[in-house]
Amino acid sequence: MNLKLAIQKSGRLHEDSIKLLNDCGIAVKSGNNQLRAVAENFPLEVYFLRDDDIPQYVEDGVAHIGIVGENVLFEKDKEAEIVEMLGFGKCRLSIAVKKTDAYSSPSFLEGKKIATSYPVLTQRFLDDNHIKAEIHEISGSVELAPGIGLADAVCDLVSSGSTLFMNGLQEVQSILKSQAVLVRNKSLNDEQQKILDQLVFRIRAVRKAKNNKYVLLNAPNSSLQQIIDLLPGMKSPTVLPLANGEWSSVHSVLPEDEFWEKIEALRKAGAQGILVVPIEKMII
Ligand code: PRT
Ligand code: ZN
Repeated sequence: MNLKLAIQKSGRLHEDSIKLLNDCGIAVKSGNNQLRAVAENFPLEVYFLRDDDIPQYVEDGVAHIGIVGENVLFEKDKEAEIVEMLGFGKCRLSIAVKKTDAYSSPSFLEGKKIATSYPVLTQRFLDDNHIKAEIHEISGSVELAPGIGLADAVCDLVSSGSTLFMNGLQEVQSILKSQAVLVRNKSLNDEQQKILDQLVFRIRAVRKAKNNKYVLLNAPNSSLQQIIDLLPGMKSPTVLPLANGEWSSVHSVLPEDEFWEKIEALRKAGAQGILVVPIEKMII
């Protein structure tokens, strides 16, 4: 029995989805315009679909699980449960208006025309703010709409902001923060659940490893305690004596977000020969 996973066929989430599987030790060959692939060494069958279709496939149980952006998941409003945040495909769904417009609150949008590919989420934002505006649904190149007189504002995905900027628009209000998520059908049987648990276990180990670095350094014994206090480690740092009796080698794991700050403090405390190594998997 195979667990069926739906991922994007091509586009912004495709490569990261395949890479995540590969990092989990699951070999999936994509390409040749194929519709499905069977993993070689894990009970998984992968379906390649348009991202917009993934929530429906998962709701129907045609795919047991899927990888999709939260923006699409919430827009489609299907019965698919989030199992895990995946940390890639990050973007936000935002309202943007012409650079020359002065927007100070959602009331700016009252009676205006908004172009978007996300009519459901846009309408929800308007309703929450008691605004009546006309939504003009278009499927692509939403950012062009104000320039050609099709709309007064847009509600579109933004990551760097350069698309809006190049089209004379300014982002004025973010209505949803989004990233890729793993979703599941609501009623998996025991066997399917067991495979999903194994997959999630691997995904967590891979993601945890990505967020941490392995650090090796040499510490003078005179400041060893001070250096150990700076390092959290998974339990506590490993300390090994060096051939030169006045120094020790210290090994530990550092979270990525504390990294530079900690390295500075370690150097100040007398640490030398600091080596920083990526971690492949991390199981706690
Ligand atoms: O063919 P299919 O329907 O599967 O793909 P698609 O064309 O609908 O989607 P695709 O591949 O463009 O995006 C897939 C998913 O990637 C989205 O649903 C989001 O979850 C996520 N994502 C992350 C983004 C972006 N970042 C993003 N920047 N999706 C689209 N964009 C577009 C945006 O629409 C705008 O046109 O990029 C442009 C803005 O980018 P910046 O960097 O200029 O701000
Ligand atoms: Zn799409």
